[in-house]
Amino acid sequence: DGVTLLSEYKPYPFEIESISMTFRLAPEATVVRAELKLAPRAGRADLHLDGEELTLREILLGGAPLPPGAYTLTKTGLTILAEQLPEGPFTLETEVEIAPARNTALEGLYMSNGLYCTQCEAEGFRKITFYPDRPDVMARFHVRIESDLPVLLSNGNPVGLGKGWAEWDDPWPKPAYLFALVAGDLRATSGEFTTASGRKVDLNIWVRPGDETRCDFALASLQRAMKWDEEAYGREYDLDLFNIVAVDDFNMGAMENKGLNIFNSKLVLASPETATDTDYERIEAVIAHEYFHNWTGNRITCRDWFQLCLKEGLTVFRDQSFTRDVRLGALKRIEDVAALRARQFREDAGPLAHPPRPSSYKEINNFYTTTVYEKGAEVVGMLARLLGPEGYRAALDLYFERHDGQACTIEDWITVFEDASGRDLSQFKLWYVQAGTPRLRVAERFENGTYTLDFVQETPPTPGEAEKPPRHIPIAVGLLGPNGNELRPTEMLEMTQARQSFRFEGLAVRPVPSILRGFSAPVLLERATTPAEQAFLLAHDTDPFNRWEAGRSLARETLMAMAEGGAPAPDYLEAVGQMLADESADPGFRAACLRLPGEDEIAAAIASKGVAADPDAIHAARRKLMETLAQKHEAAFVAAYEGAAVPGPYSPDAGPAGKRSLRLATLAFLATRDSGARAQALFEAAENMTESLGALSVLVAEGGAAAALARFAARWGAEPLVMDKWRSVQAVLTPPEAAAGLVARLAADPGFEWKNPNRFRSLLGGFAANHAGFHRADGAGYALYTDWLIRLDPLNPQTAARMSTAFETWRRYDATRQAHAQAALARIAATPGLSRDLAEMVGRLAG
Ligand code: HT7
Ligand code: ZN
Repeated sequence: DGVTLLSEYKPYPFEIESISMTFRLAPEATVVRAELKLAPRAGRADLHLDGEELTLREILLGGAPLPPGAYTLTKTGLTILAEQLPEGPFTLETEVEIAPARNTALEGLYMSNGLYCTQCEAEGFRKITFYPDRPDVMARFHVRIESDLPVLLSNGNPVGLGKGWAEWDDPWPKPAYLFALVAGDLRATSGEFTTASGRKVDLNIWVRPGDETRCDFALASLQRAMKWDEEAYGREYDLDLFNIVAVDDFNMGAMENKGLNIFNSKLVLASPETATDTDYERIEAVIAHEYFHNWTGNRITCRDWFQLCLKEGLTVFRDQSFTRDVRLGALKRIEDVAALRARQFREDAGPLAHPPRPSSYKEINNFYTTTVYEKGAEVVGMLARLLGPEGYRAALDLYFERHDGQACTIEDWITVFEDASGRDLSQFKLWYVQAGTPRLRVAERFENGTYTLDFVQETPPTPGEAEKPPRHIPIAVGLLGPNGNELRPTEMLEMTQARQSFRFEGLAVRPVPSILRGFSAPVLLERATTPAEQAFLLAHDTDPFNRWEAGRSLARETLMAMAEGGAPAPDYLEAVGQMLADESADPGFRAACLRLPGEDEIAAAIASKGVAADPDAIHAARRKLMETLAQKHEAAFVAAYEGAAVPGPYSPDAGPAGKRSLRLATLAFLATRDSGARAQALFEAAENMTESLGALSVLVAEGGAAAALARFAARWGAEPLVMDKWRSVQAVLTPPEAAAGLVARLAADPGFEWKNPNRFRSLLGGFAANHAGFHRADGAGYALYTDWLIRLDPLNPQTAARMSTAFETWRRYDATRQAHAQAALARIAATPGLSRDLAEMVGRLAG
C-alpha cells in the first residue's frame, strides 16, 4: 500500500566506496554517466538501485555490458539478481538520459531561469542516476560537468577546470541527498574566513548578473555563523571552499548540500530598498541554519528519513540559539514561541498530528513539518535545560566524537545524553515518539509560609495514539512578591508523574508565581488566574518571556470574550496603556506586547473549549479591540509612534529594527483613528522596504490602499521578489468579504507566474492566512483555493501537498463551513491522476 515503516528498516547490503559521475548538460537531454565502486557487506544479496524517470542507455558490470535479461527495470528502479554479481568488490557503470527543462517538480536536476540546479533531499537523486538513494549509504563523490556555461559547480573542492568542463571532488563521504550541481551564468560576491585552527576558506555567494549588489548581508551572515559555530560548539569548517547559490525556483527555503548550499533567492538577496527587517533576520537565520548542517546533518547524518528531526530539530535549535546570541535574546524567544504555537500546536491539534520521529509515511516530503523542525528544536532545548549549559556542551562534544561520519538514530542521540549526564532519559524519549501537546494544569495553595504548586499533565489523543503516558517536563518557575520583587529566582522543576506537587517553604507572603519561564517546555499551561494578576505579571515579571506571555493571554482572553459578545477586560485596556508608556522596555519587546493575537490563534483557543469558532465574529472583535485601544490611548500611541522614528541610513540591526517594529505596531492602531493618514504619509516618505511595506499593509487592512498599491507596483513591477510582497499583503490583509474576489483577479492576471513556488505561495498562501476571508461561510474561499491546488499538483506535487495544510483546521468551525471544507477535500481526492504527495495529505486531512 506504499507505506514505509520504521520497524522494517534493514541496512543496505552493499558498501559504496565511491561514485564518479559525468554530466553532459543539455536542457532536453542531459546525459549522466555514473561509475559505482561497490562491495557486498555480508553474504550475497540482490543489488537494488533506486531510479525514477530515467532513460537507461547503457549498463556495464565489471566493464562488460550487462545483457537485458540479467537485470530488471521498473518504474522505481533497477535490480540485478545476486547470482549475476561477483562475490567480491565490483564496478557498475550506467549511462542515463534526463530532461531538466521538463522538470517542473523542482526535484532532481531541473532548470530555473536558464540555470541548471539540483534538489536531492529527500529522494531526488534517484531522478538523476541509478543509486541507493537512502541516507545511510555514504560514499565519496567525484563529479565532472561538461557544458559551455561559464560557471560549473558541485560539492567539495575543485580539482580541474578547462574550457567547457570542470571537475569536483568531495573528500567527505556523504549520502546522495547532499549531492548538488549548479551550472549557469552566475556572478560571485566573495569573501573568506580563517578557521580557529588557521585554515583559510574561500566563500562565494553566486547569483544572476545584476543581483551582486544584494549579497553583502548574506556573506556577512555566513561569516558570523562560521565564527559562532566555532565558539558555541567547537565546530570548524572542513573544506577549502564554501559556495552558496541563489535560485528563483525552489520548493523550500534552502538546502545544505555539502560545500554547495542552494538557496531560494528570497533568502539571499537583500537591500534596504527591497528587503524588510524580517527578511534580513530570516536570511541571517537560514544562512546559519544551512551552514550548521555541515556538522549536524552532513558529517553526522540520519540513518533513515524517520530520523529527520535528528538533524532538523537540532539544527533549528542551533540557528535559534545563534540568532538569540547575535540579536536580542528575549525577543527572539518570544518570536519562536509565537511561531511554534501558531503552526506546531495547530498541527498537533489536528488530523496531521505526528511525533517528531514518526514511525510510518507514504511520502517523506510530507514530513518536512513544523513538528519535525520546530517541535524537534524544543525537544533539544529541553535536553539543554535539563543538563544545563556545561552538561549540554559535554553531550554535544561526545555526540561529535562518537558519531562523526555515521548515519544515526534518535536512540543514538538519547544515549549520548544519558552517557554524558549519567541520567536515565527513557521517559524523556516519549517527546520524540509520541504526538500531541501536553496540557499542564496547575493549582496553588499557601499555608503557614509554604507555597505549593499542584500540577496535572494530560495529552489528548492524536490520530492512531489513544493512550498518552506522562512525559518528563522541565518547568521553570520563579516567585514574585507583591511589589514585583523576586522572592525566589528561577528554579527548574522536573515533572515526571501524571500529577505532581512542588513546595516552596519559608515565605512570608503569598507569592505570585511565574510558571514555565522562557517557555521551558512545549505545553499548554492552564491556570485559573485573574486579569489583575496577569496585568501584574505583564508589568513586573522579571522573566521577559513570561511578561509577554501574561499580556498575550490577557489579550487572547479579552478577544475570545469579545467574539462571544462580551466587553474588553478593563485590566487589559489599562495594561496596554502602561506598556505604551514604558520607555524603559526595549522597543521591539514593546511592539511584541502590543501586537494583538492573530485571528487563527483566537479561533484555536475558542475551539479548544469545544465551541465552534466564528471567523466573522473573531475578525470583528479584533477590529473592535484595536479601535477601543486606539481611542483610549490615542495620545500615548502618537507619542510611541513618534518616539520610534529611526532617522539616518538604514541598518538591519536589532536596535533600529525593534524601533521600526514599534512604529509599525502603533501605526496600525492609529489608522483606526486617522483614516490611514499617518500610514499614507509614512508610505510616501519611506526610504526602506520595512516602512514602505508596513505602511502599505496598514492601508490595505483599512481598505484604502488603491493609490498606494498602484504606486508600489509601478516602482517594483520588474522585481518579482518585491511583487510577491505586494501580492501577499493584499491576499492576507484585504477585508474578508473582498479577499476571495481580489485573489481570484490577481491569480487570473496573465503576468502571474503561478508555476514559480514563491509566486504561488505569495498569493494563495497569503490568502490562506486571511482567516475570515479563507474560511468564508459560503465556501467560496475553500473553492478558490482548491481550484489552484488541483492546478498546481500535476506540475509541482510537493508544493501543492504542503499548501493543502491550509485545511488542517476545518473541524474548528460550524457545520456549514465543515461541509464546504469536506467537499473541497473530496473534490481534490477525486481528481484523476492526483500525486502521491497530495493524495496522502487529503486522506489524512479528511480522516
Ligand atoms: N534539509 C533541507 C530540506 C529541504 C527540502 C526537503 C524536501 C524538498 C525540498 C527541500 N529543500 C530543502 C532544508 C533544511 O532544513 O535545511
Ligand atoms: Zn535544516
